[in-house]
This record gives sequence, C-alpha cells and structure tokens, in this order.
Amino acid sequence: MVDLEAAGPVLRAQSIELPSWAFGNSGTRFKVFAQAGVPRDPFEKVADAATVHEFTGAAGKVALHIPWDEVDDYSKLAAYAVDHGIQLGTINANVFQDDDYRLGSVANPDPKVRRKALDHLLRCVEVMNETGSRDLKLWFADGTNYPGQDSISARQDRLAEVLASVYTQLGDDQRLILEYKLFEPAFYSTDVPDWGTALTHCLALGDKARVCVDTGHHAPGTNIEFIVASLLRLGKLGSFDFNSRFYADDDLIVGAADPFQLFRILFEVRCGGGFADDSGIAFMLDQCHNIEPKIPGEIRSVMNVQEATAKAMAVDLKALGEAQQSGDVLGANGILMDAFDTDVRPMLAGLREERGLQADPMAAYAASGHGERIAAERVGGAQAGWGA
Ligand code: RM4
Ligand code: MN
Repeated sequence: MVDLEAAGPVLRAQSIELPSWAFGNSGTRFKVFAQAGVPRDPFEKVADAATVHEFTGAAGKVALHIPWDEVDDYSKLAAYAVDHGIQLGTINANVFQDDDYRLGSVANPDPKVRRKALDHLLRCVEVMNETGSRDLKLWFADGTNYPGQDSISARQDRLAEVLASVYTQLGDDQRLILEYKLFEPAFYSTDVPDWGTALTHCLALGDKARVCVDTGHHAPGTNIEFIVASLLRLGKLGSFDFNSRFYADDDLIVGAADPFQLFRILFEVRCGGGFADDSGIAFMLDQCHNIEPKIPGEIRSVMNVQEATAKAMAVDLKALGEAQQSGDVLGANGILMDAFDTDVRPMLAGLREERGLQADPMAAYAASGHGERIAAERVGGAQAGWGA
C-alpha cells in the first residue's frame, strides 16, 4: 500500500499560478477560433482566473502579460484581484509583437530597437512595483532564420547587456526569470534556446536571476526532469510554465500528453526541496485553449498538477533510498511506479471537501451555469486574444 500521508500538507499549501492569456482567444497561425464569453479586458481575465480558484482552491494567483494586460491603474487591478479572492503574480514582458522587432528585440542589431525593448522591460519593472509582483519573466522571440543572417555571439553580447540593465533596476525582493525555448519563431538560431544559455546569463547577472522551465520548450525526447534536478541543485530554478506537447510548443492542457513525465518532473521537485515554502519556485501554467472552453481547461490543468504532485509525494523515499543503495534496479523502479500507479483522486476529493469545495471541480463548474452566464453577459466590446 502506498502511503499518501506526506502528500496532504504539500497539497494543502500548493498554489498554482494561472496565465491571464489562457482566458483570451488563441489559435494557430491558421485560425483563431473566437469563443462566446471570452474576457474583453484584463479585469474579466482576472475574474476568470478567480473562478478557477473558486472551484479548485489551488490557483491563488494570475500572471499578467504586458502590454496585453495594460491598464491605466494597476493598483486598481490588484485590488480587484484581491476582492475576487486571488492575487496578481508574475509580470511577463511582451517584446515580440511590434513591427520594429522583425530582427529581434533585445538582440536586434539596431541599438534604437534594443533601447525600445529595454524601455519596455523597465516599464514592466514599474508595473511590478505597482502590482506588488515578485517576478519579471522574460521570454524573447529573438533569433535568426538563416545562417549568416547575424552574428550569433554578438547577439549574446547584446542580450547580456540589456539583461544587466534590467537587473540593476530590480528591487531587493524582485527577481528576473529567464525563459528558454528551442525554436519558434526563429527557425535557425534562437538567442536563448536552452537551459544552459539561460543559466549562463542568470549566473552572470546574480542571485536574483533564475531560470524558467516551460515544459513545452525542448527538443523531443529531452529529459526535463534532469534539467529540473540540476537547476534545483544550483538554486537556480525560478519557475515553471507547465503545459503539454505532442510535437512542438503545443501549449496543451498540462498532463494531457504525458502524465508520467509530469509526475517525474514533480518527483524531482520534491527531491530537490522545491515544495518547501521558501523554495521560491512559481508553479505557473502557460497554456492556450484553442478549441476547448478556457475556464474548465484551466481547471483540468490545475487538477492534473495536483494529481501528479500527490503521486510524487506518495513515493516511499526511504524504501527508494535503500533500493538505490543496494543496487536493486527493479526494486527502485517498482517503488516509483507504485506511486505513479496509485489512484490519488479520492484523496484529492477529500482535501477539497475539507475546504468546503465540491469533490469534482469539473462537474461542479459544469453544473454551476457560470460558462453560460458569462457568454450571455459578455456581449459587445473586443474580445481579448491573438487577433480574433
Ligand atoms: C512563449 C513563452 C512565454 C509566453 C508566450 C505567450 O512561447 O512560452 O512564456 O509568455 O509564449
Ligand atoms: Mn512559457
């Protein structure tokens, strides 16, 4: 029998951060499908994130993306979040949707464009001061499409210079989180393609710089749990962007493609102390719901993270350590698999009921009529999204 005792405290404390952009319309380069009831402004996105929290009790923060979530008064948005039972979280900077960024943002060969990108990043630090956010998360679409297009090493120098200028503006309790991604939209070379490059820049910057692991940003077959274990060991894991993928950066529901991989990742989080209160790791989702409804899509992802966490916590570490020490290969693997094969859903249902929530958040949301209500209410105005 697998013991679920250790899982309780971790699950009770677990807080998953939602991406505001998951609630807007999204799609592929072929089509963005508009959905009824989609938010028309950042306040409605925050309200949707709060709804996910209301049904799961585990999603107490929402991350913003600037300028997608630009508002006149951020303290008003922060107060609105608190009124709805959640908080504003990570500030993500968008320096990839302006015509000036055709050849990149922070690594652009033109100093005027680099200055413009830097100014936006500094503006994002000001936003953090207004929202009370701890983390500035940076992902750059920078890179090249053709060999010879630009100097790979000069681009690294330009990137390092801009990062250093941003870093000096951070407050004592603020952090810079650098996110890597193998390819897309650049198809030949990407300026921050992997955890080695991200880590190198973070080490050069200092203590307040950490790496973000987006689970959809690797080459197929990459052992992501190795990366997680390594970054934790170095105290350099800043955040996750959880999502799942079958082929590229698919941004599908977390745990949909490979629940076993999610479990393996969260097991390394446990082993590296990542579930401790002071680990400083932001457990974020980064998703797009192209064809499925968005609020229940986020609810499902939150539940999948909870289930994988419960299984990771169910691994018998003592028995595993003994098996490893005695070279019992099959025994050690069996101990891990016993935890993965455990049905943790009844336990999670019990924890929800303990907090006064319904046992099954998906069913509870469907029965609530909330989806129909916002579809009827949110009529007129411009829907948030990627060009819907
Ligand atoms: C990127 C990356 C970032 C996200 C944007 C929308 O691929 O994953 O985290 O902010 O997409
Ligand atoms: Mn991401």
